[in-house]
Amino acid sequence: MVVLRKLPGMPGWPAALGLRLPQKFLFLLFLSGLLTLCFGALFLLPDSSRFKRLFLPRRATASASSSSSASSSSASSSSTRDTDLPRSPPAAAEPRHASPAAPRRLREKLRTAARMAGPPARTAPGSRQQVQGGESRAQPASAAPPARETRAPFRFDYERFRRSLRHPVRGGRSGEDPETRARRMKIKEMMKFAWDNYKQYALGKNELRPLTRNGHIGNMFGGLRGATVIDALDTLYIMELEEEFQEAKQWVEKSFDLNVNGEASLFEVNIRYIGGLLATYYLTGEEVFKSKALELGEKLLPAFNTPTGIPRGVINLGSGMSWSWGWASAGSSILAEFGTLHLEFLHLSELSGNPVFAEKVRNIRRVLSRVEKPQGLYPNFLSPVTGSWVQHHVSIGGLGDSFYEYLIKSWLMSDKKDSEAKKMYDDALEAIEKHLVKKSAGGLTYIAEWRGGILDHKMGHLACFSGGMIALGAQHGAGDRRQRHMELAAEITSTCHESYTRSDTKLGPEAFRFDAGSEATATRLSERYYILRPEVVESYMYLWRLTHQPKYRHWGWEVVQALEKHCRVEAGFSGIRDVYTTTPTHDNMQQSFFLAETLKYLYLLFCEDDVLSLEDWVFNTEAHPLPINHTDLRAAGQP
Ligand code: DMJ
Repeated sequence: MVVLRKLPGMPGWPAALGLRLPQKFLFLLFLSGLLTLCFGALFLLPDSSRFKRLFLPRRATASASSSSSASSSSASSSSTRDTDLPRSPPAAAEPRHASPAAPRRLREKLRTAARMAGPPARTAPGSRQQVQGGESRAQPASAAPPARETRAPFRFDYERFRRSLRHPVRGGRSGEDPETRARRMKIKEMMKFAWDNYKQYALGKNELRPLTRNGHIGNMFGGLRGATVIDALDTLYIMELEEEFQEAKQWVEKSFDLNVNGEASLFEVNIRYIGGLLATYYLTGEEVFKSKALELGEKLLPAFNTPTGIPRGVINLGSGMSWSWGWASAGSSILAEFGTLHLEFLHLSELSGNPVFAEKVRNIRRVLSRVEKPQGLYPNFLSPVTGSWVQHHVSIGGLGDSFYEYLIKSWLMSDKKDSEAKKMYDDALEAIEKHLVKKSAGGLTYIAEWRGGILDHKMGHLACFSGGMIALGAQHGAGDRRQRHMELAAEITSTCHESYTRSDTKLGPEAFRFDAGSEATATRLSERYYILRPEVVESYMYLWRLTHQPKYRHWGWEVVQALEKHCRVEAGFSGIRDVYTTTPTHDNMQQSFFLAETLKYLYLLFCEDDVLSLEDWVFNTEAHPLPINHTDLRAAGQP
């Protein structure tokens, strides 16, 4: 406007230019057109919010700019539902709608996302598959909120969560027969014995070596220590071993160091450490477990900086450098590893209010739901670079197992809202039933492995978890499907029981076969060992809770007796090298999952159903209980 004002003593500037009347009109017309254009541009071009702020009332501007973060935190405070977890602000989708201003803003967003995700993955030496600097360009899952510091401080409402549970976590103490109680107490004694010896000889190391009475560190946890402490916490709590729980908690408070620099398995750190810490936080409300879980969760994020967002299997927790396992074909990532993050990562977002964790696993789901499945099956090796399968080996045991488990449990944990997970599970199980489920000559049902269309008639001990999983999923199937799946679950569990009863120790081998005349027995020397694994008793526990057939408790008690006879040594429990001899040699290792899973599932088998009720909890693949999100209760405002 200033340009048209006639200044005192000065001619107007059209006149000053010596223009005549018609020319003046034309000139004014041109000027007003130009102004309209400029104004329009201020409002319509992207990145014009700062100009809008000059022209719009203050309140309207503020609410417009904060709406995305506000909605994300309110959603996160009310629900763990997959569909309700905090989402990234819309800006995260920006690369798809690039505007003229996009390159600079995109660079800023990527910088922010990189800050949220931790240090970038870098080149690693040797045979390892390395992450190239430019790869993260196409990373669709770096959906970190651009300005975490501008969001209101987030606080998870623990009391509200506890009120939403349908059962007391350690049960309601209803009547029971003395034999069941005595058996449960025996298992509690075994847990105390395992813990006491670990504490005495190996506290702060990852596992106990019970024969040599010292600690084992290993190379799975990237410099982290205390795997047995973290894995044991929730079992100690559930068994009401109060003093021992306090010892474990004190170690976490005083000695659990996350500033480590070593090569860790993303999967193992997630299922044991993050799972164990999350579960113990939910059970006790003690902040230390939550903060350690969140801090550790952040350290895992750089593993996702790949072109597809499918994480690599190994990460250096100090530098953030990540790579694929040397043994995994062509730098691939493993289905059971990247497919076993969903439960824990949703809870990391729920507890932190930070959507980045949920976005990472949602992206994995997206990649998997899009990729073509041979005969509907999911092979075990996927390239994190191209997002396609690298090899056609399918297994419900090692390398594949817990991917299937996390599909059905994601659906259950979402209070049955995550229908995409349920459909993926149903479709996968249908393909497994069609192509892999077989009956042996002796009438035993088993799940074979598949190598590019050729069946390998072998079941690993790891695959024995599937009896429990299929039974759990069957509860929610319609009519004949429910019955068919319950029968399948019972038959598989019975086959796994056979693999135990057909051995001299009454413990099962690492793998058993159904060929060359063998029926549920190991045929290779290298497959005859038992390392205190939980999968068979895990299935007994689910089948007991879902059918109440006494045989499952009976079978569980057989395992307790065999463990006592063959695995208990003077200073703890040890795995054995050959289940087919009654004088087995010990492997000198008390695995941390023995305390997290084997003893917990055995204990629960002899508990009332309301102890860690299946209505309130899902167990992660390391048997750490994570709560089901009861949105119905919360919405109704019930206690
Ligand atoms: C555990 O760490 C977990 O159950 C995992 O899913 C597979 N194997 C071990 C125990 O056998």
